[in-house]
Amino acid sequence: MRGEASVIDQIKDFASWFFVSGDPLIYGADVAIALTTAAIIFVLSYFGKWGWLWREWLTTVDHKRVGIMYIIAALLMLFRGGVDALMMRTQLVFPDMKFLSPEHYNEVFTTHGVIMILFMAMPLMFGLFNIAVPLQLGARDVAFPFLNSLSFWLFFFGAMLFNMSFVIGGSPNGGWLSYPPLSELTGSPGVGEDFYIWGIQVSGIGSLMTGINFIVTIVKMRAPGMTWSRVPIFTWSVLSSCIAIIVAFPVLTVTLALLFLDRFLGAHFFTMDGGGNAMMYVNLIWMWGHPEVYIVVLPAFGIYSEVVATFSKKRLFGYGSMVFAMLSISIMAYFTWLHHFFTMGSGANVNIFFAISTMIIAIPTGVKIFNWLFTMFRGRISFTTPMMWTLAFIPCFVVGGMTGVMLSVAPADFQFHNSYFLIAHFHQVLIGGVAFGYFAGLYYWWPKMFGFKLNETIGKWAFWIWNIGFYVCFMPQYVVGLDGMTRRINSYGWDTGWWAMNFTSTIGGFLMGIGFLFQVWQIAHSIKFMEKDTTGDPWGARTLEWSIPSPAPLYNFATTPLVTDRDDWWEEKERIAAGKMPKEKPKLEPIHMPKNSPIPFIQSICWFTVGFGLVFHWLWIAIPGFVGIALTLLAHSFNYDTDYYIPVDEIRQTEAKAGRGV
Ligand code: HEM
Ligand SMILES: [Cu+2]
Repeated sequence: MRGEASVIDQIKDFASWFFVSGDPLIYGADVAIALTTAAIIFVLSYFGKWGWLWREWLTTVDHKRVGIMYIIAALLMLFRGGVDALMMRTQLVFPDMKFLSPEHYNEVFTTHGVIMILFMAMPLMFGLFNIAVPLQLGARDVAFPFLNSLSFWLFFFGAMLFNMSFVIGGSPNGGWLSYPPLSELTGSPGVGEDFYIWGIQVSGIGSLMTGINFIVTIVKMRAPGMTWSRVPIFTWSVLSSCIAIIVAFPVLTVTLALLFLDRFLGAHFFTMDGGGNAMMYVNLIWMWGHPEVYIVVLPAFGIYSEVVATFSKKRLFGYGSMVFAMLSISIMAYFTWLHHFFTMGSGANVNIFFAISTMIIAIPTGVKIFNWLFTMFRGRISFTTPMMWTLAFIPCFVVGGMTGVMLSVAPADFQFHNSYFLIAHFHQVLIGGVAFGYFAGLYYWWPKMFGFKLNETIGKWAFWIWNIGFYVCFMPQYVVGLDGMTRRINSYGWDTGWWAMNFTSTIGGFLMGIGFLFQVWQIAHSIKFMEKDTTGDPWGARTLEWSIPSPAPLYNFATTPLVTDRDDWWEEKERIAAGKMPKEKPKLEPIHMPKNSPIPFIQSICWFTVGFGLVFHWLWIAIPGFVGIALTLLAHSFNYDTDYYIPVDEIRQTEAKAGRGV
């Protein structure tokens, strides 16, 4: 009898260590996860959709579908990160409320920051890359479609691994960059930091591969005639972002690998004893981290440029200076990382160098703002939702940029450092620059993805609620920040006088949450009452992606376009309007396409397994994962059946169905 009891006790001990428990929020999450999983399984089985899901989506290598999956995952993560944000704002309304304990608050700001940047902004950006870049280039897919699918699944399972920490094992709590010694075993003995390391590591490999893939795509897959001076500006922005990715992400990979060795094998790269140096970590992580913020904002600049030109019915002003500005930003971003720790004792000369390099980066950004304004000048502006987000971005980014320049004044930073002033600044550029830009892009390319526009009326409601919420939320934070409120606190004294500002800020936060719900409603409503776009060019746009039907057929272009102008599609429309002959199209030929493959999905599950095993130090789980990776690599290497041809008849039928004669 005693033996049995102790087995049960052992199981109980294990369960209470393995499963996070003791908090109503966690039980709520458990129930939500269980219900969602059950609902998905039920729906897929009821409608007999498992085969469809597997064949059409999970194994797809089509860039348009990969893009859509990125976007869906990113929007789910926006929800999760947003709930985190609202929980923090709720706690901060009443300083002595016991809603989030200090420990729990640490976990929430850590997961919020990581999710928003790595699992929301990055995939939303990759989703838009995937949707737009091959189409803008006149290409049939990205350079390496198989690798593209692998990148997506690595991101996806990395994100799942990270998110799991919420209910299994415990969340990381060392901040979104996990500084040692906090993130060392001494500071964080639980498994949270290991989830952080492996969640980011697995998805980061995917990001690096995407960077390589898109650089090769842009260099090698441009349609004939598309010289560098005819490349659409969004594609240029993707190229500059990807150049930064391939330099920055290896630094991240190595940094996290070293931290992992510290934690797993007791190495001393960053520990406080044994010759380690925690400052080294801070340098390394910001050598990735600072370029990272430019990686996510550059494509937003590209989107704004496309949107401004399209909806002003004018050629983009200053194309050359725009390209030059973006490329120089992607390089200069490497010479500013130290502005994140002016206060850590590097000495005056080092601080001066980084203060000045930071201020210099503001110059190309300013150039771009003027280019957008000049593009609008004397344009025929139409106030569609993508254009509204672009218009809202400009003042928002100007203010955010200027507070950034304030922070870059090293002596002043000793005052602002780690205060709410900083929180307000970086949210202003991340939301006003990055999130607004991706929303603009999402609205802009939505018809190309799905063949119908999103409802403009609800979209405008969402726009206004978001924007008002934004200013109500973040303007007061500049004030409390200057008044001395520091970041990463879950409580403050009533005598500080910070309450009114925090209360206002929280109202703004919830308004943004309502704005998000309006966007969800907008999507649901538009799916139900959609008006099909039969033109393929609902905005009267300028670049090649709008010359083909919406949604784009599997092979994108029935015949490869011959590019003779920048804004080639616009010039073609002008020619036709002027009564000239449209450009002659070559004869239809069978189209060479890549075949679907289950390997990216399966291999990413193996990576997930490896990560999970290493998080818990369970080699009996990690080793089979490694074996799985090796086997799938082998299987792929020996698979020669990777492509096929679409016959001419089938192309003709598809085009006819979309209302195009060829
Ligand atoms: C939707 C509205 C948002 C609200 C209300 C919000 C709110 C917050 C709050 C309350 C904090 C913690 C401040 C502290 O105590 O230190 C925070 C931190 C942070 N947020 Fe947001 N946030 C929002 C959106 C975003 C977005 C879109 C991003 C990135 C794309 C982002 C990135 C971050 C980062 C990196 C941190 C720092 C985490 C850390 O201190 O380690 N947030 N946010
Ligand atoms: Cu920086």
